[in-house]
Amino acid sequence: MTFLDETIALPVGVTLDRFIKRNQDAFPFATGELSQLLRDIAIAAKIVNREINKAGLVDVTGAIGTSNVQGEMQQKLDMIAHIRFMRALRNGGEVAGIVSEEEENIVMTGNDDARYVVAIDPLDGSSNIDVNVSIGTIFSIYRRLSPVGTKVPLDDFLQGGDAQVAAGYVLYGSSTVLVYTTGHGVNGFTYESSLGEFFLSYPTIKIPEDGSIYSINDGNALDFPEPISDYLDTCRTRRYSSRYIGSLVGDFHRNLLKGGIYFYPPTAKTPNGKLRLLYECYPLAFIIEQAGGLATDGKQRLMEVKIKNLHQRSALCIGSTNMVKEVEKITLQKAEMLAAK
Ligand code: AHM
Ligand code: MG
Repeated sequence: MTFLDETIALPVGVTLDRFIKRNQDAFPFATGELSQLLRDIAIAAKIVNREINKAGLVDVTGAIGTSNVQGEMQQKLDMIAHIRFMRALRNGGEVAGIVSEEEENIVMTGNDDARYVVAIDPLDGSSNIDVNVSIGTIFSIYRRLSPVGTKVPLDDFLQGGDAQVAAGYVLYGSSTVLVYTTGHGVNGFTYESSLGEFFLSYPTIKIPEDGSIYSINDGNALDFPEPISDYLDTCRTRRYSSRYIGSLVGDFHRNLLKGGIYFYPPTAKTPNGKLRLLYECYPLAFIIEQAGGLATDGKQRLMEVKIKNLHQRSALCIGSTNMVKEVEKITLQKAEMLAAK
């Protein structure tokens, strides 16, 4: 029986810890370091979940008055989540360096002997923090290229989407869900707060090949590239549902389970796209491909988009295979028509 068969056969009720251990046992040369790192992320997620649940009761909502490297106002919970993840990853000992949306430079953990680096958006969907709408954490893990025992250089983070060894997200929603991949399918775990455990609840997630949900910020419609406007017209003609909450993890998770497509194209305000390649687009692209879907930046496979700097932005089109392919087809047709003129 392969590990995948075993996973499918597992009854719901398997804890994340146990699942990670089984996964590790399936690889005879695994050292357990990646497993420990995933556990550390889960611990931080539980703590962040607790902090988020207190929002409104204690003073953790609202802005702090500072802005991050992208010039966006930092929310208190953004910073709390950032600190919690940094602490868990530093104390866990498996990570040599971290890139966070909330810090301009690489955070050195002091664990120069560690073999992994992590890129993270500790709390995504900032505009929804104060209003009790779902928010999330997105993470991406790479094996370092630089020699163990040295400080991690920038290049360890600029390996490109295909070099990811694991990626995942936590959705703090109607329940808290952790979804991740190590390149062998995608699995989701729901947090049972009274037991303090994540339990396997979505084994071997596959995104439906087709969907009838499209997610985009329609307020930017005047800036949409023509192929996207045309595709959206098709969606409307087909009476598809428009669903957009403005929390990438929430919008992504819904479309992953139900089938759908999410776009953040270039706009006048954000000509290179709004979302960050390293800790938003790459990890979700890895997950969607592992779940049988597709991700592009409107021009090429997202995982192959070249990364030159830590906080680089990208356009994103991600979701059910047939929907993304249809957008690609329209884009190609438009380009050919333009070239023929
Ligand atoms: P953030 O990292 O500052 O929270 O921004 C990312 C968020 C995504 O969660 C979401 O999909 C997008 O920005 C929403 O942007 P907009 O409000 O422009 O539609
Ligand atoms: Mg973000």
